[in-house]
Amino acid sequence: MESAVVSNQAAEFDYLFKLLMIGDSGVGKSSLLLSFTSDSFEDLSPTIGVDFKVKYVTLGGKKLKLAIWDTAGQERFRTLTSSYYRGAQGIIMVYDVTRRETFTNLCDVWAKEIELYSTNQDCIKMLVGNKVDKESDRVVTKKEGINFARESGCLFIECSAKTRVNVQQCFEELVLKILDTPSLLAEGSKGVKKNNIFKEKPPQADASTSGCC
Ligand SMILES: Nc1nc2c(ncn2[C@@H]2O[C@H](COP(=O)(O)OP(=O)(O)OP(=O)(O)O)[C@@H](O)[C@H]2O)c(=O)[nH]1
Ligand SMILES: [Mg+2]
Repeated sequence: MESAVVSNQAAEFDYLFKLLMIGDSGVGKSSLLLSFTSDSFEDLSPTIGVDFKVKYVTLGGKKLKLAIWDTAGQERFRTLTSSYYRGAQGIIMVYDVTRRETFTNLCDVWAKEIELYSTNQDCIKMLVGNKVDKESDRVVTKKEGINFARESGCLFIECSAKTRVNVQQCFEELVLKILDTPSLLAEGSKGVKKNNIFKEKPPQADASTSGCC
């Protein structure tokens, strides 16, 4: 009885948003996602291909289902991960404030991937400087992050998956901005209201095609 109520609740939402996490290997994408969805931090292995998590939140008075795709930063997975940009309403671009090349690669590699593969013109981008708990090892200043975000038309936040500082805010600000963008609330993201849980099952995390998302 109780579980039936839970699944019914889960099936009801106003909007389904697809969010994508990109950035170099080791910057902390999977750790940020774990911190956001499970309030925990552990030493994770590099992602193989693509991982996927769902979180239900209520923001701006709307019930939302967030389908968050966590891509592998390693170059050998680039062809696979490129197919996951399609239809994303939000893209989280992560760098490590203690490794400069992860910041410069956002411009040299990741912004180009977005240009090539993103299909939503109005897709909201969030630039995230992670690992601010390692302040003494910091090499990328907050100002540099702000400037890059301004030039690229992104939102910006610095956070730590380890201490969880600003992790909720990162996802919430992105989602609020999506909610504020009418073209992203079009038919494709509308929630399925009744007992449609079977249609909403996520595809296999290691699926090599993106036809389902
Ligand atoms: N100190 C600190 N370490 C972190 C933080 N976030 C992640 N890490 C560590 O950084 C390493 C890489 O984190 P992951 O989350 O696996 O990085 P990723 O971006 O998912 O890497 P790929 O899956 O290979 O693309 C792990 O050892 C984490 O424990 C943070 O905020 N602070
Ligand atoms: Mg990962």
